[in-house]
Amino acid sequence: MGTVLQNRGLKLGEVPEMFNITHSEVIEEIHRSYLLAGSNFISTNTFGANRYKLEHTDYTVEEMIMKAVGIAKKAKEDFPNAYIALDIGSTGKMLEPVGDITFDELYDVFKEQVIAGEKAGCDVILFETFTDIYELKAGILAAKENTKLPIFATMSFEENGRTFFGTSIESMILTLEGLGVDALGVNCSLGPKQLKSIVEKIVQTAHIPVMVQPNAGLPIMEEGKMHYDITSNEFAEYGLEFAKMGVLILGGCCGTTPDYIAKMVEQVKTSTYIKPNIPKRTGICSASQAVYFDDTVVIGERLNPTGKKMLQAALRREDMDYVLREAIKQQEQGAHVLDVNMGLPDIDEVSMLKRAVMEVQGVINLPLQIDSSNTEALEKACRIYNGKPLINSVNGKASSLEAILPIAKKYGACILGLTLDERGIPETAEERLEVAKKIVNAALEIGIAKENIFIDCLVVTASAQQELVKETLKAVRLVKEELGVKTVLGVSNVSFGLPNRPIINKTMLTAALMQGLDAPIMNPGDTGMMEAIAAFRVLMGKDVNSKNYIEKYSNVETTEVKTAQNGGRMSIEEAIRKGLKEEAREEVNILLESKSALEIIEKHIVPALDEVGKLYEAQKIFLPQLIKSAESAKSAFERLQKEMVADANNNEKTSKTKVILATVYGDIHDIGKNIVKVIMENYNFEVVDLGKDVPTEKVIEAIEKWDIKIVGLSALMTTTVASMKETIEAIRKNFNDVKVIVGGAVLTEELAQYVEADFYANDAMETVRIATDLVENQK
Ligand code: B1M
Repeated sequence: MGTVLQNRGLKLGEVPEMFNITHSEVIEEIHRSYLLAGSNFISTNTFGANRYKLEHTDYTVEEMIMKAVGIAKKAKEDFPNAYIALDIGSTGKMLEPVGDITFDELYDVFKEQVIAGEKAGCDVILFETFTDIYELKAGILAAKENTKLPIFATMSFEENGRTFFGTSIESMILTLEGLGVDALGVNCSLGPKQLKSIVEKIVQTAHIPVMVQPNAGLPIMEEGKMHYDITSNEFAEYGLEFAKMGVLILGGCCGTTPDYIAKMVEQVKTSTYIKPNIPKRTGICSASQAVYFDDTVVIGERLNPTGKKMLQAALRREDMDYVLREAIKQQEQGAHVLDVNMGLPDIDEVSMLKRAVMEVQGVINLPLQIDSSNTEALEKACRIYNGKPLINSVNGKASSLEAILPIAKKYGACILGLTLDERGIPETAEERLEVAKKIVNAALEIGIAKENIFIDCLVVTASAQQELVKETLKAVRLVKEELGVKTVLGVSNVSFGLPNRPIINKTMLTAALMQGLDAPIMNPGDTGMMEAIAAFRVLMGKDVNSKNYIEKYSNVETTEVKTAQNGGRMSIEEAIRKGLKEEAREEVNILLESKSALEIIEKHIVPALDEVGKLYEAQKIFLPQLIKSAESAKSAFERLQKEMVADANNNEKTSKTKVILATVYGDIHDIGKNIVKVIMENYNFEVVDLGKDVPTEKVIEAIEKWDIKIVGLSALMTTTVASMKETIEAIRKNFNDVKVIVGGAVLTEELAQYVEADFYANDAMETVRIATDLVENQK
């Protein structure tokens, strides 16, 4: 719709939905042209019909959606078999803790849209072009809870097989299937050629209908006009290929005019849909990482306050950084999933569990096991969880089954059942199997698939109930053999009350693994237990050619070693890499005892961010973590800024030279520019800071307004060097006595010449030197 509207006169910056009001006949004609081309679905012109984007128009969300659906209805009067899809695009807002929008606020935004869509009479809701699965989840919940309409959901992927926010194909599928959408897939961002491998993977992983709407290839600019590089015939051939792979719903996104759709309809009309037969696997995920329980999965137990005094104290003082540190530590120690339990009698578990889940998922990639006996806490945490969680736990009591299973079903979670009921924990393995059967049947009945069910046969302490330990082990085997579901055990409970617990723990673990234990809940910092798993995987042939074992035990330098070198503390580089604000600030305080602020910036903060950039490029971390790292670097810098401002105030205040600093248009990186600003202020310059993403006109206006002679421009991305050049060209055109200094990670001397800057500054101090020379010369 967007690209077609551009060809029909939509101007840059204009709200496309306004065409429903001002040019309804054009929209109707567009719909009709696609119906004539053979489309079964037309999507309404409502991609951005949300309260944020309509804010500056005279129309409410409901009015706009009613109008748009009305046009679509009129267009399809002669096409009784066609359907209307309410088109909903991403809002572009970021959710907390990365952004500042709450999950509930976004939910309300989508709620308004879907209610209006159903009222207006559309047939299906189509969420499309989402890159953040978290935002999409808010939309899907809004649709499920407020309408009866079927839901289609598609995301936009980069060529590396991840969305802009880092969501992987597996995470998308696990989350969306769990949430019960009716079709899922991919749209926009790339052409069919680039999407081929992504589509192949989706079709081979998903169990529900797959839909694909590629662009008409990649965009190219020719004679000032944008068009796409694939012809309608080529597009149609790819369509046929996708249909043969097992895609059920085909369509087009940017650049696919009715001709593309007509050709594709022609190509696929004789091919019959063969539903791919995809084996069922047990999996949970975070937004960026899926964990399948095909091999031993370690569930880290350290975020459970039971018996952990330090964590208890941290929770009482609401020290989330402690929680994050524990989470990160377990990730580094090799946990695959983290249990999160915030159950303490004297804290507000409901809000604490929600907060902990939100914070932890903001800094680590591992999926979470949400652990509580409080139904409300579980519900709230599952709601804001970004992915598909494992719920710990339900048990065989009728009250528990009734309260917990619907939560798992609604949020598409896996569920862990404890083999206890109204009678307590049964003694024999056979009785525990009976309870397990009761749980499995109740879960199946409510619609939770078998692969999403786990059973915990409950470990007793060997010191108190020695004779029952082997019943637990036997129960694990029976559950595996007779019910075929996954098994979990909180292994270390076995050694309470005995000396040298690790010895008992690792032996119990090995015995349980031999009975078919899939996922021990344990301390990943327990070396003996981790070694037992590594050895078990070698001996059972799961670690082919002992590859992982060899990698793991061939003396690589560990984080612990590095931390030890830093006197047991986390280094500032590590704190920035992990996105921990408090640690970064604390480390700055310590470093300030022996180093200058500038030294800390240049020797620690800048290299740490460089490292973060490399990790991001290598896809070891994703956008949310990049943002977290940037925030911790900023917090360290703010601390340093205080020092430097104090220094600046001590400077003799003679007349100051005014300079402008700005990050160029399209670029939102401003950490470097802010550093340059503070250092310049230290050297008696008065900085007019125009901020980031600054349009050329704003720079020109400011030069005029303040009668500026020195302008500093920052750019960090290859793509924004062009805006830098544009800004400098405009400066040259309007003023002949203004000198421009440029800087930023992407720039080099050569690029500075290319953009026709007067000077290139590699860092803040060089900027000061250049600017000081300029002032001297001007004098
Ligand atoms: Co982004 N980012 N980022 N990022 N980010 C880079 C720049 C990138 C190199 C990472 C990577 O992939 N390796 C890459 C650009 C690739 C390229 O084009 N070559 C990149 C990308 C791709 C992106 C996004 C597109 C990611 C996404 O959304 N998928 C997105 C861009 C959004 C946009 O701008 N439209 C994005 C977003 C972000 C965050 C918001 C998460 C965050 C920025 C937060 C903020 O600034 N408020 C962020 C960060 C932190 C980085 C890295 C990791 C660090 C940048 C930084 O602050 N460095 C960065 C990787 C890297 O640079 N190695 C990366 C420290 C800073 C002190 O250095 O700015 O160079 P620097 O400043 C120095 C000097 O260069 C000089 O002095 C400073 C002090 O010595 N200097 C000047 C700077 N400006 C000057 C101006 C002067 C003079 C000297 O005028 C007089």
